[in-house]
Amino acid sequence: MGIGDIADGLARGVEGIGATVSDIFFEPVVRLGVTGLSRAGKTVFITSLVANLLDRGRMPQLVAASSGSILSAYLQPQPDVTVPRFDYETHLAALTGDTPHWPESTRAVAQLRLSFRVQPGGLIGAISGPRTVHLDIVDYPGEWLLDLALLDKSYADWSAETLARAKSRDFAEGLHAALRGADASARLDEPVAKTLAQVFTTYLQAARAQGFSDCTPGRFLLPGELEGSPVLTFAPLPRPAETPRGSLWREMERRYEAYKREVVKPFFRDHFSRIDRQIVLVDALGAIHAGPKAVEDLRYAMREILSAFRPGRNAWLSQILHGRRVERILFAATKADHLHHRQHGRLTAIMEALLRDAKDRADFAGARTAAMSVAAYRATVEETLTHEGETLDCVRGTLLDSGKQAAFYPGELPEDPARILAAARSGQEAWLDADYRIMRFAPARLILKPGEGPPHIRLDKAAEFLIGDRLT
Ligand SMILES: Nc1nc2c(ncn2[C@@H]2O[C@H](COP(=O)(O)OP(=O)(O)OP(=O)(O)O)[C@@H](O)[C@H]2O)c(=O)[nH]1
Ligand SMILES: [Mg+2]
Repeated sequence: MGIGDIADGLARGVEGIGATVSDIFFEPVVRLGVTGLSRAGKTVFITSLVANLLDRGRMPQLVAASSGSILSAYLQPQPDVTVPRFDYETHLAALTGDTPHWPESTRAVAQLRLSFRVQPGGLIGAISGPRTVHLDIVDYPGEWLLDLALLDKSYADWSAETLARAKSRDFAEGLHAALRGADASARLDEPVAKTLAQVFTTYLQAARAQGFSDCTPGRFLLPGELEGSPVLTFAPLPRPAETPRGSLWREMERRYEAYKREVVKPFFRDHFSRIDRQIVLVDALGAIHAGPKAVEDLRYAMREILSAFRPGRNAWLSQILHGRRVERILFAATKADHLHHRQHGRLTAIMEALLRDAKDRADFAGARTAAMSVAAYRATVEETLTHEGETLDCVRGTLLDSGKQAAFYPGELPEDPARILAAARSGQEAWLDADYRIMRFAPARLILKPGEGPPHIRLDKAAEFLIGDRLT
C-alpha cells in the first residue's frame, strides 16, 4: 500500500463520516448510478426518468408517487461543483420539441440533483411532517468500469495480454506493423510515442466497431478533455531485453501508471465509491440483431462490468469503499418498445440468462438485484396485423431514416433463452433458426397532458426497485 492509497483511504473515511451524520440529522441523499456501454440508452433513460419524476402521472408503479407520499419534486443545483451537470433541459427539448429527435451522444460523467418533499406515512410521519430527500443521478460510461482490471496489471503484463489478443485479429495489422518498426529500448522520441498511441487508438476503435468489448483503456475510446494528453499517449509494446532509463518502454510504462493513478483511480474514488443504487442499461436487442458474436461479446462485457460491483474484487477498491456497497443493482434491457409486450418476458429472460454467469461468479454481498425490460422513451404503439393468414404482433412508429410511419415485426425471440446464449457461446456466425430485425424509430411527437411525463415502458417499476423505499 503506497502513501497515495493511505491518503485515499483517509479522505474516504472522513467523507464517509460526514455523509452518515448528514443522513441522520439533515437530508438524506440517494446516489443513483446510471451506466451502460455506449449507445445503451443512458441519456434517454435519465431524461425520461427525471421528466416522469417531476410529472408523475405515468408512474403508477412507483408507490410513493401513486400513494401521494411525494408532495413535490424539483431540480436543484448539484453539490459536486466540478462535475458537469447532466444537461436535462437540452436533452428533453430534443425529445419533446416540434421536430423530436434523439439527444446527442455524451462522452463523460455528468450529474443531476432532483429533490423531493416527501410525507412519510405512519406515526413517525404524522409527528415529523414532510422531509426532503435528494436524488443525485450520476451518468457514466460503462467502458470506464472495464478499466478496473488495469489496476492489478503492470505495464509489462498489460502489454503482453493486449498484444496476444491482437495477434489473431486481421484489423490489427496496422498496430503490428507500427510495433515492428519501433525499438522499445531506444531513447524516447515524442513523435514516435504519439504515432504509436494513435495507431493503438485506431486499433481499439476498429475492435469496438467489430463488436469486441475488451477495448481498454476506456478513455482511449472516450477521451473527453484528456484528448492528446500524455496519460493517453501510450501503447502496448513487446518487452525488449534492455529497458534503459529514458527509453520508449520506460516512458510508456510511466504513462500507463499515470493513467491508472490520474484517470482510473479518481473515477472510482470520486464517483463510483459513492453510489448507493445502480442501474446497468443493456442494449440486448441491438446485440441480438447484430448476431451471436455480438451477444457473446456482450455477455463477456457484462461480466467484466459487473465484477466492479463485487466486493473484494480489487484490494485498492475495497479499501476505498470501507465496506460500503451498492445496495441495489437493476439490469435493464433497454428499447423494449421495439417489441410487442407479448415478447417482453422473453427479452427479460434473455437478460437474466446473460447475467446469470456474472451473478454466479460475483457475489454481490447482499445487494438486491433484478432484471427488467424497459423503454425509457416509448417511440412506438402496438399493432396486430394479419399476414398470409398469420397474426403478427407488431409495433408501429416513425422510421428514423425516412420519417415515414411503418408497422414492423421484429421476429420471435425464443421462449428458452438458452437457444440464444448457446448459439452465442458456440461462436456461430449467424442465427440458424430465426431472423431478428431491428428498426430505428424516431421519438414520436407528443402532446402531454398537465402532470404527465413522456410515455415509457416500466420506468415506474424500475424507479420503484431503485429508489422506491427511500421515498416513503
Ligand atoms: N425506441 C427507443 N429507442 C431508444 C430508447 N432509448 C434509447 N434509444 C435509442 O438509443 C440511442 C442511444 O440512446 P442514448 O440515451 O443517447 O444512449 P447513451 O447510452 O447515452 O449513449 P452514449 O451517450 O453515446 O454513450 C438513441 O439515440 C435512440 O436511438 C427508447 O426508450 N426507445
Ligand atoms: Mg449518453
